[in-house]
Amino acid sequence: MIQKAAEILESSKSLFVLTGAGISAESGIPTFRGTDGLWKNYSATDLATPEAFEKNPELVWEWYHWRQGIILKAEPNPAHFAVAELEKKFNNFLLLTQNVDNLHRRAGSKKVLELHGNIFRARCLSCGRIVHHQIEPGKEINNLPKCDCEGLLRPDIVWFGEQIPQDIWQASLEFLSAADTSIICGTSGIVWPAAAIPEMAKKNRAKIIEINLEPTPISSIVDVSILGKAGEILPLIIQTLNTNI
Ligand code: BV8
Ligand code: ZN
Repeated sequence: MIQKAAEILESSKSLFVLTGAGISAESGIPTFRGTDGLWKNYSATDLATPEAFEKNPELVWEWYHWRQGIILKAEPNPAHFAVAELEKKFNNFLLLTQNVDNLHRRAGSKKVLELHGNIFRARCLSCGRIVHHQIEPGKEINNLPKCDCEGLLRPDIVWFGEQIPQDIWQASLEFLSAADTSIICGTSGIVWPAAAIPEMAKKNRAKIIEINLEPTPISSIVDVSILGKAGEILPLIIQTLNTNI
């Protein structure tokens, strides 16, 4: 399987990579739907929705600050570095991540689009300003984060029921329409519209390589489905690529 994936990559000219929470799992970031899922103590509707923020901004900020704490202690793992490595190997390359943890950038990825926003950015509900917002580890945050204009800040993250950033979505679809290979890594393929990407890639007759711990709803349509940890599989694919060349 690794060899087949490497052969596909060897003959491809433009590579589109889609990642989900699974690529950050080995960095210690809980996934959304795994056994240690982020949603374990809360359901998605409790927290990652505009209604939840409207009803209880303190709880929603507490949850995001808790997650920031986990992410700040985390390091990119070999899977993130392997994706950054792949970017260097392909002139035509695009990484679309559903993750908000910024770990791809910290691993050196440059051509990365964040479909669901970034946990270290906040947006002012009054003036719309986008600011960097990060907790100081260990420091209690008692009051709600405010903008310089005194407006309430919210996480600059796409919540359920919210429109995804159209510029990022359009750019992704445009690249995808010309990509001859896609790697789908660490996503359960449940959340839309990201979940539509593998089908679209298939329609464009791209070769699809999936890396996941377990089969997903898209495993039946991909060319290569590799079951295993992204932090082990992706570096192996790179290694095989390097020896084959
Ligand atoms: C929209 C930010 C409309 C929040 C997130 C019914 C049918 C179809 C669609 C819907 C529906 N009901 C509602 C919808 C729409 C909804 C949706 O898709 N809901 C789902 C639950 C059915 N989608 C939306 O609301 C989207 N917006 O549709 O707007 C609209 C249109 C016009 C105008 C207005 C509105 C917005 C969706 C964005 C939600 N925000 N994130 C935050 O992070 O706090 S989604 C959230 O889930 C994360 O971004 C996460 O990345 C994403 C997807 O989950 P995964 O990344 O796949 O993570 P998961 O835990 O599920 O899976 C991990 C995988 O990794 C597993 O497969 C596991 O096996 C694997 N894995 C684990 N470890 C490893 C591994 N693989 C490899 N190696 C490992 N070591
Ligand atoms: Zn403001």
